[in-house]
Amino acid sequence: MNNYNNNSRRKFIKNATKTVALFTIGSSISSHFLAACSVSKITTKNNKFITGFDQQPLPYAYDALENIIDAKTMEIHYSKHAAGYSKNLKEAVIEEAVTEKNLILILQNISKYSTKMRNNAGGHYNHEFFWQCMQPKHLAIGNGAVGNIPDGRIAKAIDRTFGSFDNFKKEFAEAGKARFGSGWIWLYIDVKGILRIGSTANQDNPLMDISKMNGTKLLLALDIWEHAYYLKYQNKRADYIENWWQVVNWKFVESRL
Ligand code: MN3
Repeated sequence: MNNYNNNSRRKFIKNATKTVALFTIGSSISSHFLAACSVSKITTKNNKFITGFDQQPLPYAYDALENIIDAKTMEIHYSKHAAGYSKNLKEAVIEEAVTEKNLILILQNISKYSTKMRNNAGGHYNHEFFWQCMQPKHLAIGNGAVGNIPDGRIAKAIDRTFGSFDNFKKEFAEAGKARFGSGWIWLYIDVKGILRIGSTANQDNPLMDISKMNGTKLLLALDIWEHAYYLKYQNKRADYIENWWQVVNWKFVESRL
């Protein structure tokens, strides 16, 4: 009985500590995407505690994006590929003398760190962000009748910058076609506050100090590594990009503005 109570108490204290930690992090970097900076703490080489890098639960079921992205692809992508980045990032953080307080700051100073840190800090952050950029098709804006088309402030910002939503999609797809090998396509805001489309190789992103993109905030991400689409689309990356618009979560994208 006592043992049971002690265990429950320990669990309660552990969870309560996590909640406090999340709240503290949330208030200090509220303008940034929080989900990627999760709650467990890691002691780094220079004996510093920094916030952990666990995967957050996927915001929908593996089969929620079916017909666009199949369940098997989602399962392998989330539970194997993305989980690996999280695990290796935690290792790198323990191995290296990390001086930053959170993952965003590590990305912004990534040139100071190893290739292992670069690949896995990017890999973890990019995937946590990517999952949020999507939602099941039935939640599409316009009920699917006219396609999943952005509205409100994000629609205005896209029209203002790219002329029209169609032009924007075309430019985004071209960035994907031009990317040789593995990488990402981004919609992001640069240091001048301008909306930009860009592509990065491997697990790099526009926030990294090694990137010439001078990104300050990510709005939308598309993973164009083959592991993200190959089971369903094989060599047809362009089809994957074209279909993907149907599951973009425009409300999330707008919330980033
Ligand atoms: Mn991936």
